[in-house]
Amino acid sequence: ILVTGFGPFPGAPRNASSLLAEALAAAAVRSLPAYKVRAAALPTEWEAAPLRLGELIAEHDPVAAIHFGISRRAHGFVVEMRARNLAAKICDARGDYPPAPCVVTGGPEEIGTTLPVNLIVDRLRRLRLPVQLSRDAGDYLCNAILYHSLSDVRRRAERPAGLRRGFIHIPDRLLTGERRNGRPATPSKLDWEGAVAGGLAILAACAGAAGQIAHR
Ligand code: PCA
Repeated sequence: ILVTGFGPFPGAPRNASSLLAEALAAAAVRSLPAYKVRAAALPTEWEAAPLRLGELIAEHDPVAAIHFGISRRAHGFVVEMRARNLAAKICDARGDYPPAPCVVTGGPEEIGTTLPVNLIVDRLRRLRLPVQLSRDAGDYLCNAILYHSLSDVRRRAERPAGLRRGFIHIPDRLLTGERRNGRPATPSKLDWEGAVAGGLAILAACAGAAGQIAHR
């Protein structure tokens, strides 16, 4: 199982998503012993992020890839239902703009996630963690990575249904004490402990590992 987060980007000097990916991989050693969980931080860069994702997929050939990113609008886990072929003219961490206004020239307008969405929502609600579904992953790097990851699944005709791929946004203020533009941010409904517990439940749901999460 591949778990990715993103590195910093303009306006977000620390990105909780890559820390969460690392924490999940570490916790999964005990909680999901039947799976190898690999964490990686993707550069928040239009050109380098999809290249790095391609390398990771080629190296690990994961049964599931769960991508995390932060969002200002998220109050809890936001499970993205689809990626759209849109790339906004917004600067990346290198100061570059996307080469085109779309993610893949000539690609489909949208591609649906292959995550077991209902199962994920169910597991998170049982843990009393905030979760929401979204049909709008934005038009920045998170949407672009989801689009690339799902395009890769579509290209592999052999086992597309079995390959779980999707994107989950988490609150940008997950790291405690975080302030935004000097002002304290609205508190998130999700704390770090909840994010790790929920993240593990998401991984387990994707792995089809019902009941394999060791409850603490
Ligand atoms: N959030 C941004 C990109 C990286 C991240 O963590 C987004 O929502 O597109």
